[in-house]
Amino acid sequence: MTTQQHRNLAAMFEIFDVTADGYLTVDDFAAHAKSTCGALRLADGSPHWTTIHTALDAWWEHLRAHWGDDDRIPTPVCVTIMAEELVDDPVFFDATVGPIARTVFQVLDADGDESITAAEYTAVYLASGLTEEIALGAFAQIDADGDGRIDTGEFVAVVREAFTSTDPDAPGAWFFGVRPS
Ligand SMILES: [Ca+2]
Ligand SMILES: [Ca+2]
Repeated sequence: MTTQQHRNLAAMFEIFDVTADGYLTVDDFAAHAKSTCGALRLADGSPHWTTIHTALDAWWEHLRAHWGDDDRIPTPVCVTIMAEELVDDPVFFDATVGPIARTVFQVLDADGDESITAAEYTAVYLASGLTEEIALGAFAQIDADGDGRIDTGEFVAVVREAFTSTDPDAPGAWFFGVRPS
């Protein structure tokens, strides 16, 4: 794991730490689930809402299983656990990041044709308060082959990059709200 990968993970968990006290708790993960659902405008109790909440819960439980019985984990320890134990663990990914990524893809793909157009992409991000310029810039980066559509493969690549990229400008660094520093 490189310094940059560590920095990406650290930036991600800093955002997860909504109480900003240097520790992560189940409440932080619940708050992050809530803000993610808010950004995606998912109705309380809807199937997508449930998937996001279940995945963030599972994420917390995976971290806690590697840490012990404590109700709070220092944020730097979460980074280390992710880097050393979870990033390459398919069981972890299938229970957490995978369902989140599929849900985000389905929400963005408003017409359900298995690809996301710039119009579909910006509709969601403008609704959550980002500017069109930022949304279109992110879209262009994720649309790796530049055909004007984000397909599943491009999306999965971005999600994988969010955890493994050594490039601070990789579009994956933006997933989960992480921006290149
Ligand atoms: Ca579509
Ligand atoms: Ca494309």
